[in-house]
Amino acid sequence: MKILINPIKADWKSALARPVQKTKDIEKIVKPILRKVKRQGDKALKKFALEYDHVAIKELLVSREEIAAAKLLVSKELKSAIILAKENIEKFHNAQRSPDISMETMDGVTCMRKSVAIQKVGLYIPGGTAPLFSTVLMLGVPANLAGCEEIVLCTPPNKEGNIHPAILFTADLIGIDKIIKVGGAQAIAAMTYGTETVPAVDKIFGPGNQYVTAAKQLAVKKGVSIDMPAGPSEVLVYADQSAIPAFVAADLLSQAEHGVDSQVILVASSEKVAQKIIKEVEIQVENLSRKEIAKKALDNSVAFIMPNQDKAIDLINAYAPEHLIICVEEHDEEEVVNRIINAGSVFIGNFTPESAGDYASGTNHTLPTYGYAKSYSGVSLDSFTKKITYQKISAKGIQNLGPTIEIMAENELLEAHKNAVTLRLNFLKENQ
Ligand code: HSO
Ligand code: ZN
Repeated sequence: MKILINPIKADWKSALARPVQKTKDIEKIVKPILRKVKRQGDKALKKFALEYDHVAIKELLVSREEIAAAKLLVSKELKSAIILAKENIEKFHNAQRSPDISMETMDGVTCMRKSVAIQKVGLYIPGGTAPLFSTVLMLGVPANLAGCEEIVLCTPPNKEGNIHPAILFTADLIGIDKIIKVGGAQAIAAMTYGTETVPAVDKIFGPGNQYVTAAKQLAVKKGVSIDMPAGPSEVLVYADQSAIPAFVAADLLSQAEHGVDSQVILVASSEKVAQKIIKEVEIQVENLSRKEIAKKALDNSVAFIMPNQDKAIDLINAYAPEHLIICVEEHDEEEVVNRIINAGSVFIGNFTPESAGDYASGTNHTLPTYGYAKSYSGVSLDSFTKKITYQKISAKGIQNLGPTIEIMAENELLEAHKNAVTLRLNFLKENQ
């Protein structure tokens, strides 16, 4: 871990730089994949499974028998844990419902707004080294609560042609029955264009490698929306002398173990605080099964020594971390938390590990990375709905509002707009 002692503001940008994403090179690989899936449908998906997942897939859609068999393979303890996590995620996301609005802005002019579920959504669950069944909960639960009519889940098969039993158990628990064995850019292509087995969807959610990310970006150009732009996962911990070094170290490592490109940043109030934490990181990393990944991620990570709290907060807001853990003296806590304006999700105090939000506390773990926390929110119930506005204007209402519209339209030189009002006003004059 590189240590930077109170760097001047001009140096923050380079010290906080995220890895550059070579999107152009990746697009060159991804575009032909999209084209093939568009033209050949399922046939292309099976060909890509052979090429990239090294498995011959007969049936892309997971069968009821496969789900039943998977359920037997998940331990009772894990099942109960997934059920408890689901309940918390459901509670918190259910509370996010925004009430429909109906109001008169002026006499006879009624404006309304209603949340309506996005009809068809696609959830992508990556394969790779960790079976992210927690992501099935984070995407599937709000999709369900929102009332999405069709929920499709795509995830790559292993070399035996199977999907991790916990992923199947979780999807089934939520009630997702369209689970398809397809991964990578080809999965995104399938949900964009539709194939014989995979329905085309309106919005695609979920993390993935750079190929998946590039494919999602290309899907946007085809009229499909996506949850958010993605980059490697990241955590920033802000710690003072009240932080327990072993806890902070474990939090930093829980992010570092995600991938070699994970971003791990420590902002410490003093060199002493930082040294204690770094020492703990060095001890704990040796016992991790994913220590090689974590060590590589740590090579790119930085510890800032920032004795001045105002500057520390400025630095955090400048970085806009996906996850922010704040471990400061209790009398400072509220003020620090309230001054954070750029972060995906904030974890407060010594007993709030990021893992809680990753799995089971109730908040969503699909969050903006790469600085997008400056303008994007994490996935929530809202991500699965759109808001439709309505209005109804009575005869009295158009008489009240009409002259305002007429003069505005006239000054924008849009005569037809004005006429649409004038005709009605004249009609009312003649018929009253
Ligand atoms: N920290 C990850 C989510 C995750 N962690 C899933 C464990 N499983 C990105 O926010
Ligand atoms: Zn995580």
